[in-house]
Amino acid sequence: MVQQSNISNSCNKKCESQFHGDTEARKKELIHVKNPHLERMPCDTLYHIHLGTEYQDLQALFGDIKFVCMGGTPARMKEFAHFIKNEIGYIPPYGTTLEDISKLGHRYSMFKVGPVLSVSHGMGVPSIGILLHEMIKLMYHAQVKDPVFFRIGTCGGIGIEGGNIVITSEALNGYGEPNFDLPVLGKKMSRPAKLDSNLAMDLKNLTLPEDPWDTTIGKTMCADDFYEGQGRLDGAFCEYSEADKIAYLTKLHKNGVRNIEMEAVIFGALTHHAGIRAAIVCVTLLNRLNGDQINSTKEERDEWQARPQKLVSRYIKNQLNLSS
Ligand code: R2B
Ligand code: URA
Repeated sequence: MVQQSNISNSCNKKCESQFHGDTEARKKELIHVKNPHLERMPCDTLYHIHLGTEYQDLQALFGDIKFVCMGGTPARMKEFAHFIKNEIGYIPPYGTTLEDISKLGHRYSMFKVGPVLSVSHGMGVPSIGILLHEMIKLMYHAQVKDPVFFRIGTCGGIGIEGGNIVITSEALNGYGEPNFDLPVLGKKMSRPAKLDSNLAMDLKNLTLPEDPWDTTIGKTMCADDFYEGQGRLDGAFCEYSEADKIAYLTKLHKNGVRNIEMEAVIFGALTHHAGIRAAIVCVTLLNRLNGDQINSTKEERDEWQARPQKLVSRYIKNQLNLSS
């Protein structure tokens, strides 16, 4: 929990790489950014989250981070920051308040609650992709060791009714392939969209018998669109029939897909590439086999959206050795 003023005034040091003096052994413990250019850069501006090595001592400010929790909207991630603050009993340093660290970037919201960062990622692969590059670099510059990344979000269930949790075992792109593909220098670059299976199981096992939801581990289809890209019939345009849609969703279900959302492939691919343990924990807003429109009430959705937060909070508390 850092005040904006602390962040922007905290360091006037010259731009210089923090790693030039490090041993090879020490470097191995840190985040793998896998970019030889970074080490040679005199300073690095994390433009979209309004942080940078030139003006801030990122290690002093973020070196204690253990968990990075991402979710779609600024409001939800602010709410999560308050929730996790109470859950872990974090007492902010005297005189500081819960501030949006990235407010002046005008793109994402970020809140620091002791060892937890709560960050909004917007909608879709390009939005979360930019954030992931900058969050992974933030972990690198801050010399954070072995952080765990979570996406806590919403999705459409396939064969799963609204209000239940799906934890992603593997993310598939819109062609049903377990990869994140990106044109780079005019050629297709492909990376596997893998998530940590042990982490997924640990999270599922934190579901209690009295919880009003079921938790399922299954594949996630990541679409680049909410409407046609997810086989909906209620977009502005549609050139397939209801039978085509049901045949497609049924085929996905047979292939082990249990939900559809819009960020999983890049989240899996970039965290896996960086060697970061990561999990995607989403609540279903509807069963897509029964319809397309999200008709639940706001109260119902608010309660449902708190469910992935509760599961992730239980995990964080266990890791911090705090009783549930
Ligand atoms: C889930 O919900 C959003 C679309 O409504 C999108 O960000 C996603 O993955
Ligand atoms: N988010 C999605 O991307 N799809 C849904 O159906 C619901 C939430």
